[in-house]
Amino acid sequence: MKATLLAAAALAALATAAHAQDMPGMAMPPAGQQTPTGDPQGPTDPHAGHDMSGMEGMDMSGHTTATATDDAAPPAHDMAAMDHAMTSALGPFPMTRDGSGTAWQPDASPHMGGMGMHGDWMTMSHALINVVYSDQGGPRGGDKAFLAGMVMAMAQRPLGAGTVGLRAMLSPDPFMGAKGYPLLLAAGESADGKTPIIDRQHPHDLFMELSASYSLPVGERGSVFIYGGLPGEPAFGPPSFMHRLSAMDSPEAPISHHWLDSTHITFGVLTAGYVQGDWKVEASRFRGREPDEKRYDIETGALDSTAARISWNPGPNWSVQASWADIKSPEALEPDHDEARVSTSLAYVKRLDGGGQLAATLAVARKDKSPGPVLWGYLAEAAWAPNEAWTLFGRAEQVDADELSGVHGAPAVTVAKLSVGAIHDWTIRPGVKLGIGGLVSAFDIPGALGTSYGEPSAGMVFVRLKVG
Ligand SMILES: [Cu+2]
Repeated sequence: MKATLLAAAALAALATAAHAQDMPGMAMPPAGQQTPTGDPQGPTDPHAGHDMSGMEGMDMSGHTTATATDDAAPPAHDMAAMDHAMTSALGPFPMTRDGSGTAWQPDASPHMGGMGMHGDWMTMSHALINVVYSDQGGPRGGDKAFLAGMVMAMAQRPLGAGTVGLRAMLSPDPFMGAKGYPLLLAAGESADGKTPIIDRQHPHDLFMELSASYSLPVGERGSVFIYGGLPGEPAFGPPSFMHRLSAMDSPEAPISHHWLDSTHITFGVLTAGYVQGDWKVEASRFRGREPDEKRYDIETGALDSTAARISWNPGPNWSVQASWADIKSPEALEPDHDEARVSTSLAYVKRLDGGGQLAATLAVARKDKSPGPVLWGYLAEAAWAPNEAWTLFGRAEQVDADELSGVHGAPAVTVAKLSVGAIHDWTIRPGVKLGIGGLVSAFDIPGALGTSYGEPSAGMVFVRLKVG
């Protein structure tokens, strides 16, 4: 516990320092540089209009948002700079559409991160650290205090006719130990290369993403891009749970993680994509094997698996995707098994008056093990922040689980879980929030498997630091 707190303090200091550095050179022009009346061309210029809508409700660490969006339109040259800064590194769409990897989320999503301009580079940093105590009941449960979260840095700049993007994402998860934390019904990966992790969530690797991308514009609203990561995220599934607005206020991993988004840390991925307006098609080659139990290293291997995804943002509040992946030998403990996965998801985000928001995700995935059974996973989750202080969140899931008995080849059992919780945040300085939250979980586990679990209840309490 002491080590956990020390590590938390160190990460917090790091994240705060990174954030503070961004402050002086924010992308937004300081209020003093703006012409009070603005550029009369501004509001009627289609690009300016686009910019303003992209910036609407942006949480620029609480600094210049009001000035930029409410008062006057900034001069045209600043708008141009901002236009570039607020546009995704992957194409001519608002940066708020960027989820994890190359995944999309609704355009109406709030901006995450403190931004800065350093010459031609636009940078963004963001950190979310949870100190969690998990208590999972019943004979198969357990309890543990641990650290989870992420520290993320991004940079992008024009290069030639296009845009180059870099992203690094680190996780404090390895500090929790190789066995991860108690989480009933979760399964996947291993702590020692020999025994599967069951009823626990595996820790994520220290390096969750180290990626680079390059995009070239195609016409007014289109682009082609390439993205490479070691590790990175292939074109499969919705944005990973720690990036989903509907999920990120909860410190617990979904039990459907290995259906929907467990490929988010893939040691070796290359993706090529084409964007046209609100549509994107992309395909990846990647290494199918999930990360091994050594959580501090960089792994390598052949890019032996394939994924493809089509995404559509039909309006500012919506994002839809359908994806397919053919994964070679994902589990080290079942090396002879390949998996074909199919997923589709629908995400919704609406900004509410008073600074809050509503976010929801529905997702389904089908996992076809070969040899082995077909396993379905379902997820419905939502987070409602009626104001800037409170967020209420919930998640319902059902999966066909074949790993919970610990017996290789055992028939799948359909299990379900419901979690609801809340967090209260305090803004301790601009761009830095400290929150205290909790959640409770209930389970539906039928048959003999259910007997082995007793009638468990579970919960977590947590303290969260959010920077940017
Ligand atoms: Cu994961």
